[in-house]
Amino acid sequence: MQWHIFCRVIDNFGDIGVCWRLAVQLQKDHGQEVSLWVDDLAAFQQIEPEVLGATEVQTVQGIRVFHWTAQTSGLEAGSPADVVIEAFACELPAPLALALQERNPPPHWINLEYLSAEPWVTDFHLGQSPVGRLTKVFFFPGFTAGTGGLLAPPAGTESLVAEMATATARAEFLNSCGIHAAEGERYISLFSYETAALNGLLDALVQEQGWHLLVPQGRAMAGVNRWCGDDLPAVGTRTRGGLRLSSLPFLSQPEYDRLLAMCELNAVRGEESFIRAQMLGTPLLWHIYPQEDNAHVIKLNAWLDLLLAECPQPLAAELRSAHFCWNDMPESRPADWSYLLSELPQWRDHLRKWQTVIRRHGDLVTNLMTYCK
Ligand code: TRH
Repeated sequence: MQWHIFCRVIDNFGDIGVCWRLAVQLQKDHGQEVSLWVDDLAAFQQIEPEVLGATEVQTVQGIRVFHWTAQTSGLEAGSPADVVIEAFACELPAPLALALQERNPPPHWINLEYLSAEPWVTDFHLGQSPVGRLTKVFFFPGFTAGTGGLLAPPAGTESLVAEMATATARAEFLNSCGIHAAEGERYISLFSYETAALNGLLDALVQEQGWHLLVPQGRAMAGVNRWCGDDLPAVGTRTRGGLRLSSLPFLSQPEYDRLLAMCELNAVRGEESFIRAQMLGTPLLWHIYPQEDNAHVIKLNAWLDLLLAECPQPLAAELRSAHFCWNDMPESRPADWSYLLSELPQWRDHLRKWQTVIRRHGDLVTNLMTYCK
């Protein structure tokens, strides 16, 4: 089948992060013909360095990529495809919306929605809305039966955690990022928005021996610098007490997956990195994308309810409270980071079980393919 995917970057990297993974998996793992329209090539270039900026049309890893501007008709790749996906309710270009109505046979018109663990998702997944002679379908990713599932790891990377478990693999990876590994050290990655709770985590890490915090370029860096009392170089390492702290360049998506796979704990955010850590079965701290009306608090709790349902106490209670603290929720109490670090083996066991739970209902791309077939 032919697939046309439309992506508007609202902010950061999650919108394009999801769309690019979807495009690559459709093309590489399912042999589909895929074109992708993106309005912000600069953001795209950060997660996929093969992308050229300011280029109307280019082919990246077998996928035709169009720069979506005010002049774009959406018909640059020819007539509408068998499946047209508008990601996250981005509005399709008007000429394309018209052409969709004329197409025979009618295309699948899919709105790929944002992720939420809230129970209502199952009622709305595959909901339909008539538009002219067509029906727009709302496809919701999710964690449970009755949702569209989650983006799985790309084919060939299923054993990434095992691959990255050796000291040599880790040292080689860090070396490729310009960072030297020290013998026997343990790794934590940090990709979050600004959070006042960072100081508490760093204060706990500095009391221990052998932790190395890895921070890709981004919004978390300012907080790390403040705590260090000086600026980390663009790429380089600082030592404070028993803790090493390194800033890494912003990585391509496959490299970022490797980073997640080698870390014992991953601080992730938004929607896409959040799923990656869970799909790899690693302990994670989620910094949820803050929303003005505090809708994110409900979303965070919904996910914690699912994640922690089978998690033993007192770990479950501490994980919930650490997430409230990490997300700077009013009246949250300071997280007990030392306890959580000491419980990493149990935390990891739980995430490995959770990894099986969330894969039970098929992955998002396969579910999408099945639906459209
Ligand atoms: O970047 P995010 O905060 O993205 C989003 C967007 O803001 C979006 O509008 C919002 O709706 C959504 O969050 C909830 O976080 P996210 O979703 O984790 O996306 C980050 C992407 O960047 C993900 O695909 C991983 C990738 N990445 C790299 O490729 N290299 C890197 O070095 C890092 C740190 C991330």
